[in-house]
Amino acid sequence: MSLLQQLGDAVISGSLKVVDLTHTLDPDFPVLVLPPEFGQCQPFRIEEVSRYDERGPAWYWRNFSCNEHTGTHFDAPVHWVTGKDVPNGSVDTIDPNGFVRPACVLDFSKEALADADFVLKEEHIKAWEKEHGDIPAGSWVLFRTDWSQRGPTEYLNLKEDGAHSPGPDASAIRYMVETRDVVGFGVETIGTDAGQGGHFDPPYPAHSLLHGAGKYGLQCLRNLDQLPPQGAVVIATPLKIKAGSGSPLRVVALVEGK
Ligand code: 23J
Ligand code: MN
Repeated sequence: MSLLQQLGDAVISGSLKVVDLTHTLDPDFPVLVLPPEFGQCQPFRIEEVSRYDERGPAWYWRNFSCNEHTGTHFDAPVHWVTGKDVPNGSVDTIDPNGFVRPACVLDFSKEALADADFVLKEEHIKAWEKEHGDIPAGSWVLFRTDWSQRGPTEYLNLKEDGAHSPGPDASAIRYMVETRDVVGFGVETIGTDAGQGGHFDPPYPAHSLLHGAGKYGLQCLRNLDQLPPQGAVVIATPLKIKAGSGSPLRVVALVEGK
């Protein structure tokens, strides 16, 4: 049997599980809040056009609008100034080969529970690799914090001095990019950077270093607790928005049954 026949049969029989890593697009889902001097992200908005009524007797449909970075979403290299000249760096021009990739899931949920400002460093990734094997080139690194299980207030965790949520420092991102050549970095939190990442050096190290190197981001993921440390395959295909900096998307992972 060919590889793809085996794949198709395994999905149909359920021996390969499909895990949904996506939050529902909902006007109440929190969006990133930036300092007030900056432009702000619009939430998901929805407007009914007709619902089997005088506006359309046999059909139901709606208009929706949102920021490119609303809900579970993909960050393209052009999202950041460091990636503005990356070839094929917007969602409509990215090589679709990158949309299907293996994933390493780094579980730091205990650390994130103990410290909302937990900073993922190079040494943490190296320790994870000692236990679970090296991160293969071309794979996603997914940062499990269980942040997706929080309600909206605790999710943003806004204090007087801004948001408090876990994220990587420059050493972690440099290690992923330069030593491991990952395809990108995915998180459960609202940004690939920590809530306080604007105060890191460089500011927003995940956005700055990942996108400058042509790498991608995934934000607001969920169900990372259903994935093995290595062995899942992630399918993440952003909308083909012309010159798009990112897009909401459905992210799924293929996982082998026990
Ligand atoms: C714009 C400015 C800062 C950040 C972000 C967007 C995101 O997190 C995002 O959604 O890409 S930190
Ligand atoms: Mn984003």
